[in-house]
Amino acid sequence: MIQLPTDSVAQVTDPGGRPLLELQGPEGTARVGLLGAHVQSWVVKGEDEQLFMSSKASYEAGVASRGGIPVVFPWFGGHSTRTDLAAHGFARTSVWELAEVGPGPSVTLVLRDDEGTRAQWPHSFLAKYTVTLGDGLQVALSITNTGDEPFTYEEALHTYFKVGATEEASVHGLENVHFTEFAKSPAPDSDPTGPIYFSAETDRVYQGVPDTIQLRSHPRRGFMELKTKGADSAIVWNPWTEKAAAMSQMQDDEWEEFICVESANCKAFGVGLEPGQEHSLELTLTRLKPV
Ligand code: TA6
Repeated sequence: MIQLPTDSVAQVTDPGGRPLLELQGPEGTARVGLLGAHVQSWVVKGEDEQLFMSSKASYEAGVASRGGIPVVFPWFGGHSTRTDLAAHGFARTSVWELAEVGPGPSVTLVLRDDEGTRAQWPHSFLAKYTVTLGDGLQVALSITNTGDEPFTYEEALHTYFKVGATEEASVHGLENVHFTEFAKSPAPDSDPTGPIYFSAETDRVYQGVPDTIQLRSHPRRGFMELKTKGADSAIVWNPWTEKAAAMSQMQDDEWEEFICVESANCKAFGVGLEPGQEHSLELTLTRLKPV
């Protein structure tokens, strides 16, 4: 059992009284919920909160709060056959266990299969999630197949980035990368050879992505660099007006305040693991000063 607090990690609570690990570093602070290994906050020293959490987020027991960096595993979106199962898998509504506190500071949380998970997804696994607070913020999801049968899973680090205003934001690095648009009413005139700008509902799954993507918002806020290892997919999502008004845990006008750029392996790019094999998806977020 890890004894808290240490000199850089303490246990606090979220607005619903649920346990959060608070990491204090020389360059900022981060907060991670034991429910879902959910990074709810990352504040960069001298700047403000970098992650969006909805003002209508629910902090009830067992509920995945909208915002931050939800961990999506072992399926992305709706389950392929079971409509009774929650979208984006069970990792974000499971209670993870603190296994390690390390330099950085960093925390490692673990989740293993149990009767409840096997009833949804009949496989044995060990999931490890390490959050490291350094100059930037690094999150790494490692999945090991602890069973005796191969399995394939999907995963995503579903990051909600705070932006000054959605219409002033743009995503760079996915030019000319193949994508599928899942938005019901996307912008009719988007240019796939240029940066992604936002003028309508956007819900794109990119496949075969580079390891570096930049989110630029209002010049005052500078750029956010996303560097990944082990990610073949990326999702770029903003619900825009209509979908935001229909969504749970979302104020009607909050679509203006965030862009999701998600580092993932999903749909045709799911990850196959033989018994004993392990795969890691790593995301490093760095704030770049306005040029
Ligand atoms: O990643 C984009 C997406 O699949 C959107 O289609 C939208 O459903 C979003 O995830 C939010 O999903 P959630 O289950 O968190 O409401």
